[in-house]
Amino acid sequence: MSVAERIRADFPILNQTVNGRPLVYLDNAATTQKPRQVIEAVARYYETSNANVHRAIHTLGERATEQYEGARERVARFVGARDAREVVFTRNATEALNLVAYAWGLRRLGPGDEIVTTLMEHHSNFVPWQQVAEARGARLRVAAPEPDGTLDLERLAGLFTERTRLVAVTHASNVLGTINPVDEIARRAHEAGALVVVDGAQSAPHMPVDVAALGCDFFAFSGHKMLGPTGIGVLWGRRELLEAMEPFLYGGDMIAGVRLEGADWNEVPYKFEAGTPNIAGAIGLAAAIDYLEAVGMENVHAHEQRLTAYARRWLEEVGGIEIYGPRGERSGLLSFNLAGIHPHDVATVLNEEGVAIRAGHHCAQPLMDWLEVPATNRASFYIYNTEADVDRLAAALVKTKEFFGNVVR
Ligand code: 7TS
Repeated sequence: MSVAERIRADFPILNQTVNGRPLVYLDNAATTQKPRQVIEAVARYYETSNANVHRAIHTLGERATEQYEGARERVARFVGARDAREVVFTRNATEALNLVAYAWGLRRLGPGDEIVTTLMEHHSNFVPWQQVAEARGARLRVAAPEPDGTLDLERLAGLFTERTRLVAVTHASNVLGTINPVDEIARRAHEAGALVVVDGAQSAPHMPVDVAALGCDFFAFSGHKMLGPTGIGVLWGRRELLEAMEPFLYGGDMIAGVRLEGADWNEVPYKFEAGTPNIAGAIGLAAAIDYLEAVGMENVHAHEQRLTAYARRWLEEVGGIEIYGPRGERSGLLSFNLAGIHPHDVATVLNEEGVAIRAGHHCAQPLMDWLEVPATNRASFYIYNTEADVDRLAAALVKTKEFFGNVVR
């Protein structure tokens, strides 16, 4: 068995037919499938250890707390955090970014302050800043990509002024596949006196990430895009920043003491984890990280690079397909349009062929406007995809072209 075959065998969901054809799942940037190891870790937790965390003086409570906190340590090692207390569990990347927007942005920004971001952000790393800027009378400045879909560091840094307080940038674009030089951006932003929040939703699942090497201040990602369960995400933040921040949500578990006149907050990260957390989700995420690290994040990245290059060659061969984003190193996805055929029609025909891709604006409407398209198709790859999957994609695209070529439009 090849490595890919061995990996595929761990994913029960892939072993099915859709519309009579073996399923080819190429919507991994939206969410990935889960290996048996993750499904079993979640089931095992519920079967053997379920209890609430941080409170019970009984065996199950201790077990649940130990496993939940163990998951936090696992995540901390995965992203190179120096301290597990810098890892805040959230629902997803969106909530992690909103946490920074509410707990830092709303309180620390004032009239005339500036936030710099880019046109290639997912709405999750754009709308919160737009809203915070509006609420605080701050200004959002937005850097456009270069024509090839890369970000020019000088153009971005050209937006920095003495009023720049925050730079919010994605590590990897969910549409263009661009991998941004976050370390350089962080260095320049810090020189300008700004903090840096990185949207790692499309990088942490696909390549080695070390927050210390990146030099950023906050880093957000989602478990479900990296083999983990839905409903669990992570905000990594510099400890001194997290400590200085006010809470985001109020309630149980996040307080140290409550009096009639007021309350004081628990220490980090608990200050930011109000209410019963997604314990099973965190444990499932730790199992997902174990799985990914057994494969090796360098290997994950290299595999996706190979598949993406292979897919690009195929799509170019099919012809009549516009591919967006840079040619060089990029993340494992390709966004494209077939001349004259709406992406929703393409995705519908592909689904008939058992091939799952995403069609739409990918929650990146400012970028769609920049590309001057309403939507794109997107095929996104992960560790269980093979060249045979890409062959099926290409064959289905040929069929799509034939089908619509025969339809009078
Ligand atoms: N940031 C980026 C770059 C993303 O691609 C996504 C999700 C998010 C943030 C939000 O992640 P969530 O887990 O909080 O929802 N991107 C996509 C996508 O490309 N297709 O579906 C979801």
